[in-house]
Amino acid sequence: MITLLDYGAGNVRSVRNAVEKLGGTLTTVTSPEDILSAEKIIFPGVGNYENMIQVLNRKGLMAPLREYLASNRPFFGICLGMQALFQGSEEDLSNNESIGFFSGRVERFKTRLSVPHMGWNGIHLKQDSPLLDRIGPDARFYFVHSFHLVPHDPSVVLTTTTYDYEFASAIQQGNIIGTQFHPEKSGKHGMQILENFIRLTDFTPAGRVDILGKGLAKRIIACLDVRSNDQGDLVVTKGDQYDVREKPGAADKGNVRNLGKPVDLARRYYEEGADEITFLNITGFRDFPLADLPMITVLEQTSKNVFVPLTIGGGIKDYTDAEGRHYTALEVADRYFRSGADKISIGSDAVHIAKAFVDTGKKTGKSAIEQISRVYGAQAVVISIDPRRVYVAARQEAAGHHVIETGIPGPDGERFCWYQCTVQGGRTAVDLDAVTLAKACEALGAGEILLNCIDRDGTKSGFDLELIRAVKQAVTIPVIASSGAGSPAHFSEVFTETRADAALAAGIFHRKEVPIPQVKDHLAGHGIPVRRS
Ligand code: 1PR
Repeated sequence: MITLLDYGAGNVRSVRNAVEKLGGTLTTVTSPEDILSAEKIIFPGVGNYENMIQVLNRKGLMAPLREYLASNRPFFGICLGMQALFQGSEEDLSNNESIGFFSGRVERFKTRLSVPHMGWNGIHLKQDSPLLDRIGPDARFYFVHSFHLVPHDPSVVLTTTTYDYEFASAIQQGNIIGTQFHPEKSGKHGMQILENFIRLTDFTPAGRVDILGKGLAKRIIACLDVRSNDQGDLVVTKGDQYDVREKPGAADKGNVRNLGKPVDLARRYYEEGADEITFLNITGFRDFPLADLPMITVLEQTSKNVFVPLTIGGGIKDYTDAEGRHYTALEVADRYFRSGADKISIGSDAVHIAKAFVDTGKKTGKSAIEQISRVYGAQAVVISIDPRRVYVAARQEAAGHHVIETGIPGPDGERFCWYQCTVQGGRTAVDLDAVTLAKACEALGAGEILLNCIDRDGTKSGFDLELIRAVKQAVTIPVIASSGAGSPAHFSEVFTETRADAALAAGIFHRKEVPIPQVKDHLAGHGIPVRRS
């Protein structure tokens, strides 16, 4: 029997699903006594450190947790659930007292690489542990964090990971264990670790396994644009430059293109080795997403069998329904996290928020980006940008916008362009460029950019490298290159020609023109690190 410590933030559904899939039984902590009577605890933490400590204090869970840990009964802290065991974190601006079972603190990454450290990275073993039974040197695990442990006592470090420099990525002392990575999101190797934790009651080392892990992999993401078709069925669709209706000449011209069912396709991509899966509810801007229960069901069903990170976008904004009840974007996001999402993606609303911020220079603290980031952490907030090229003959014609000199001249030979942001799935253009938007959203607390490009979407002509370079240079958070993938060579091109952290594709995967393993084989052949599932 596993006792799950759910303090009310982040995606605990994935841990629950993973444990149940492995045959474990779960009970959830509802009172301090549940901790004291537990036999084995998993504490999954996602979100913001300060918020977590405040909730633990408010619920009276600190003292029972300290007592439980002192008894050396098995405990597995995941991400924040591990960080909480130490004395405090730089993320906690109020400097609350933490559990303090281990001595040491949590500090922000000091690196010129992208922060959050996000993606699949290897581990280097520092001490023996049966927790890592059957884990080989090729295993990579999913990390998503801006802060890492600095333990005072090196003997508690179970593994380290290299991200610019080496940091403690797992700790163990007796039966008290913690990982910075998310086993519940780390495919079959993560499931193996959870299985080891469920199976064993004593984590005293038996024999040495040597693991000297690989570095951070470039992520390959499968994207599912989802909407209802004209018959009212929820389908995965795919547009050409955002037009998702069948063209004249097609047998079913005018209909929404139907490329499959969201839950089935997501499972297929997980099994083929996708590193993440993104669902975009592409008509979410029209309706209130919480009325759009099929999307919640899609997440709930998908997260039962898919153990890699899931992102959901579409319609995440403040909303007042027909009865006058007001919902904040935070409430909408909360519902998605509870249904199995690890990250939410904001499109149209991010443009409005960033425009207001750029125009006034003031943070309100109330925007969807700020609110969701404050509670769930920056790593859970993705900004999906839908830009389109606007050509100009000279830089000054687009004063106030980030203009680039392009190697792909415009229809009248223009040598300059800027990338105009759009809202409502490309329908409405806004007087804001993609580079300025990305910088503003980072300043407001976003943790990742999903960089689409309407000109390239569905064209199979390759990613817009100039756009990706311009945005990547302007921000320190990870950037996902999206739109235009047509062949494996486009993926190696985007990773060698730009500093993109991940590449996303839709059409070629849905139509089975280029399977994910073929993309990964090609990248590995070009010396680009990829995760093998
Ligand atoms: O504005 O917060 O409600 O979010 C709506 C979301 O839906 C946004 O993220 C927006 O990008 C997306 N969206 C809206 N309309 C469309 C459409 O296609 N008509 N899809 C749409 C955007 C673009 C990518 C696509 C890549 C790769 N889809 O997600 O998957 O371009 O495609 P490819 O590999 O086939 O070239 P909000």
